[in-house]
Amino acid sequence: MSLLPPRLARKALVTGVTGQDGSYLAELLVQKGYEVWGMMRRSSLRNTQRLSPLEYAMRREDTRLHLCHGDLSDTSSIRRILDEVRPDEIYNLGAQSHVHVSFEMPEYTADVTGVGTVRMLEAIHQLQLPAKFYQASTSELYGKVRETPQTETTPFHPRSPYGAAKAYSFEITRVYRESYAMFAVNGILFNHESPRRGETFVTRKITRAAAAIAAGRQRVLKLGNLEARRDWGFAGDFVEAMWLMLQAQEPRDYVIATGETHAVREFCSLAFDRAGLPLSWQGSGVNERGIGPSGEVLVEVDPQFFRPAEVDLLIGDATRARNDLGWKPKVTFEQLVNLMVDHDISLLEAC
Ligand code: NAP
Ligand code: F7E
Repeated sequence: MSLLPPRLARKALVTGVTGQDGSYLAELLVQKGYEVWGMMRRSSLRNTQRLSPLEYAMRREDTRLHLCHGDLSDTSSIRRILDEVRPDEIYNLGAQSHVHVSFEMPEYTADVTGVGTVRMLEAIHQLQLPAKFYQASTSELYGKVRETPQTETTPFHPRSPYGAAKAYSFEITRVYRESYAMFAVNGILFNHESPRRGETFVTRKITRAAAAIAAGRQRVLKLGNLEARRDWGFAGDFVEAMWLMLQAQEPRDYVIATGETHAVREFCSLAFDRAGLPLSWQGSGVNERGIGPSGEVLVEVDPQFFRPAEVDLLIGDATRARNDLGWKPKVTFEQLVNLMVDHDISLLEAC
């Protein structure tokens, strides 16, 4: 019989646990045997829908997910949670994450998405926690891109209040790493999507509309810039990279991307194809239209969805992550579109 005490589960704290990435990451960490603490902000209605698969599993097994109320704009709640939980790993995913909304709420975005990060870091520092820290950085840092593809050494040129707030978070994470020898890293993640993606991001807006139009429940989809190109991957693949970054020997920043870029129009064509509505495109600029198989207009351009400044082209080079962490994406672009459309069709069929 061993006289050693039983090995305690490692503890992880996830901010933004109710979001797309937070829910996938919580599932991954629970599978890996972590005790997961999720920080969520208070809302008048329950907002843990994305965690329901995990909560359901929890009812039958050991509870490994704990939810606690806190807010990135509130230092006292951050400090209290960190002090009580004393996590080994911290994943700072909480943010006002919508680029278009950040033009409407620039100050709030700066507070939560920017200053929220230093609130976390300073509390960790003051409490002298030996925790590893992951910061959810973004390809939006590259904005008006200075080189293609973008790597860890490509200069930043953010194009939105969101991008500017994330630039502050990126730099303050590096500053705490260098000043206090903290294991603090930035994952520079390119766009990643899933059936759990928020409904106002362009991919999910498209897949929901394709499903609804095919079911006769919506007439037309109105979009903004069809020319914008993004490097879209699957969120489930990307959260694995977050975890791998905190298991590395050295704290380093990493680009996480698929290395492919596609226009919004292309995403739309594939999604409507999958829903049984192949599109042909006519016109250009604000007059461009996606025409369905019976000649009806199914997609229109609406300038209300244009942004004051656009990020035209993103494509990432994740060579460092592949070499150091052994990370590569598993789900292809076409598989991603298909799984999102299929999910939205099945949601409609269920109600
Ligand atoms: P998301 O679905 O919008 O989730 C954001 C999370 O932050 C939600 O849980 C949200 O809570 C929470 N949150 C918002 N304001 C908060 C506050 N004041 N205090 C505490 N929590 C707050 O975003 P995501 O797609 O999962 O992205 C996760 C992180 O990665 C974000 O930081 C995002 O900026 C960043 N990122 C995302 C991508 C991407 O393509 N998805 C790429 C690069 C970086 P509610 O559920 O209550 O709204
Ligand atoms: O826009 C264009 C839009 O809102 C993608 C966030 O997770 O990824 C996300 O930011 C592109 C843009 O994502 C519509 O102009 C056209 O060029 O889906 P999105 P995003 O702005 O790239 C990064 C990496 C993050 O870090 C962010 O947190 O699509 N677009 N028409 C549209 N976009 C939206 N939302 N709605 C439209 O109707």
